[in-house]
Amino acid sequence: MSAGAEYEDLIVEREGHVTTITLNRPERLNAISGPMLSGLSRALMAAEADTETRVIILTGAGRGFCAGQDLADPAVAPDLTPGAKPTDVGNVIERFYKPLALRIRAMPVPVIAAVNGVAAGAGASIALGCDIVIATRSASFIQAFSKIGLVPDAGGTWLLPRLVGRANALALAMTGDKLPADEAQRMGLIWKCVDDALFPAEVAATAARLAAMPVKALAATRAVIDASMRLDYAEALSLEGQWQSKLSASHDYLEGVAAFLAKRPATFSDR
Ligand code: T3D
Repeated sequence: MSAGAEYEDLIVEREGHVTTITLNRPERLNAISGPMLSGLSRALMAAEADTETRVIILTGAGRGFCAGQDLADPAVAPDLTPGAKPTDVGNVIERFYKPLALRIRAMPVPVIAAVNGVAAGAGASIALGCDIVIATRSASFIQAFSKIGLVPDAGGTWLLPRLVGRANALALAMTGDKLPADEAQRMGLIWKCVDDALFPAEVAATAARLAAMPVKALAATRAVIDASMRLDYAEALSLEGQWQSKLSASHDYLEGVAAFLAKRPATFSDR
């Protein structure tokens, strides 16, 4: 598995079955640089290929999770000289953020966003696109896009209304207000927020728990739930049946049932 040295602005480490990807520009609240963005995709690809990885944690170094796109990065920032040609931000989205967001959603293992501090702009979208979001009580979520004249991107317009409904999605996106983690939990934007002191242990315990589960079924669960958003009831029932056909031929299903009947712990190994 890849070590941190291969990545600029990222630390990638695997301990046991858990790969942790840490956004690492703490002095900029982990604002997304070009190397970080491309490295993130490469790190996910490496974790996908590494059969020992059964869970991924995405987190940030220092006091922030991620402050979104680095607005000072000359590669993507607008040229503020009067009359200068506009930078086409849509190109950046299409070439980099879209593949990254889709990759997170298609990983063969669960992806936990461990939101250790503020998550703003694309940083919030990336966190919310993960499967399970755990935040420190001191963390917050900011739809910062409106304040710089953009729409939510990196999946934000799709994720927000599905997570919290149109009314909350629009209010969060239009105001760009800072939403504290405990309110984000109440609103259903994230799974849970925990006291800062308990956060590392909570994240580690959740990752260990998921790593010991049938992760192939967990990734399939994400796929079916995501697909159900665009299906009617009968279609969703059919899709569930198709997945059960595949999964019931897996080692993990046989192991899960055998372990239950024998009243022993199961050892899952599919991926
Ligand atoms: O451009 C494209 O390609 C389009 C893609 C767009 C996707 C997006 O993500 S758009 C949204 C971009 N993000 C933002 O607009 C958020 C900007 N940041 C903030 O509003 C604030 O920093 C926070 C509310 C997140 C945190 O505030 P605070 O007071 O805790 O920290 P701070 O002092 O503002 O930030 C600490 C440092 O990080 C500071 O640098 P300094 O003054 O100490 O040298 C600040 O400039 C820097 N920083 C924070 N966010 C960014 C950043 N530098 C570059 N880009 C950032 N996004």
